[in-house]
Amino acid sequence: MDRLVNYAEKLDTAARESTATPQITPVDTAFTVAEAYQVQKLSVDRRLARGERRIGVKMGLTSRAKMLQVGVEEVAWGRLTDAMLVEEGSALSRARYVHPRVEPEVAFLMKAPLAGKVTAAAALAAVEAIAPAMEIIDSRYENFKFALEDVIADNTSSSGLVIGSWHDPRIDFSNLGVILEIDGEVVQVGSTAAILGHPIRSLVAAARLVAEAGEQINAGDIVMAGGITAAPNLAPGQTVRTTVQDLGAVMFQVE
Ligand code: 0L1
Ligand code: MG
Repeated sequence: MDRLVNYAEKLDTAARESTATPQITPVDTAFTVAEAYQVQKLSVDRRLARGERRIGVKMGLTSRAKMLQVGVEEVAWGRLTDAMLVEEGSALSRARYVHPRVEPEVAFLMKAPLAGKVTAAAALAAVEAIAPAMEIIDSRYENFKFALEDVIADNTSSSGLVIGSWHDPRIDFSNLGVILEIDGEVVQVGSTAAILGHPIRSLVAAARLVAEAGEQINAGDIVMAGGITAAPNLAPGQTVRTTVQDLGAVMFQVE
């Protein structure tokens, strides 16, 4: 079997069965970022073939802290499907994941397509609305350990998204305060400025990277802008809430 198809099948199976799989790069030292994006597409295509629907893209490694952690200077992207949506205010099952963590984020809802090299003004003009959001990340690799190529192949750890109320994007969202609470206790504090200095830069990067893969961001798509703070572990019994200044709160429970 083609080695990339084999990796895609392993990662897809690990996600479906909630079991960790070994990293690719320690064994396949020639594995490249370009090949990793091919594996990501092959793996997500398996989900689409099972009936899942593409709903947008996620941006990852968008904060200085994450870039340093993974040792990279470039952001990464992943694909979102409807099966990853977690209803705001609902309970998600910890058993569906390998070792899930949560990231406070903001999400964009697109009203026009976007692709290629675009200005921040053009990106903003394509945005219908902005919302407080959380991403459930869940590396399919053992011990949540990976190199850049591994994590890109693994759909940049994307597993779930929770979206709050949509707001008019004509507010200044460059530096909004963000609080992540678990069981009423503040566990992380940050600012939307942690996303590349301004979240709109994440959308500009998304347009460029998606176009490099021969795709585009579509009207109606959701774009997750990227993590704002470190990502705490999720455990059964938790109530998790993110509050973004001027945008309100978004929450879910873990059972
Ligand atoms: O969304 C993110 O920034 C996470 C990207 C992958 C790195 C990780 O799993 O921590
Ligand atoms: Mg994220």
